Amino acid sequence: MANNQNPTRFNRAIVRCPAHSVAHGLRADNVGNPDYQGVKAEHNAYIAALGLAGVEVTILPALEEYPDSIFVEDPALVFTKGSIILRSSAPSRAGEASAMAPTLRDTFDTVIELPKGHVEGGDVLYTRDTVMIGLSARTDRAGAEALVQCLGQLGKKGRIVQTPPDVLHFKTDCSLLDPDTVLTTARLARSGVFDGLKTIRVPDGEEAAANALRVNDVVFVGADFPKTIDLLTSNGYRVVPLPTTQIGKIDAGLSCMSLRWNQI
Ligand code: CIR
Repeated sequence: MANNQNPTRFNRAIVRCPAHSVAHGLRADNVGNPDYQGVKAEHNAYIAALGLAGVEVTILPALEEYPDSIFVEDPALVFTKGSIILRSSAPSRAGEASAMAPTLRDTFDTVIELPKGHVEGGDVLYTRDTVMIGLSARTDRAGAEALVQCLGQLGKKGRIVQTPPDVLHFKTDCSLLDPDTVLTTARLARSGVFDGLKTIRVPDGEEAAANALRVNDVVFVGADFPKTIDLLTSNGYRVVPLPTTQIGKIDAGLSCMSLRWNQI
């Protein structure tokens, strides 16, 4: 497989420093505010791990007016051939796309704006053949259908699927481990969306571990999920455990903190 066709190969990434306002990030259940210093430490560990995995990281400054702006995966999609600026349906996140746009226009020759509807990048999983778009409380059908058209302009095939009920994003419950294998919760696997792909199910009680992140030769996994770490290690993956306790309080995981692509 050519390097640019493997959706786990990355040499560039964009991240954004957490703002102090991250303590007030959106969450479904309140288990207490994340601590800014703790989030900053988790973010620093993440940037270091991306670098060790062979990725050149562009670090954008914090945006105090957007508490969730550390989660740069949500306002845009990036590919080798270009970028797509998305639109959040969460009012407190609506401005993040405009804040990201200048960086994308400086970086990519082709930048497409989602023409209608709402999509967040957390609902979008790249696989070998298709780009899966999960309908959710944040991603509506108008946005998903518009995104399929945008993906076509970049030579990509989009496929609209369903995020499980009461799950924030499609990728809250899954991640790509290699071009043919998905790490998934049992509830998402049961829906049949991954028929035709290999699946590895996260152990019961570690559902939040499903938002792992394959980067080149390693898989980042939340350090709070020892059973998943053991499972992936025994399946031959090189696991890098990373701290996610603080960002987990506001429903985030490892994919959320970067936009990643392979620049050729
Ligand atoms: C939110 O609710 O939007 C943030 N607190 C968490 C976003 C996580 N992003 C992601 O899964 N891609």
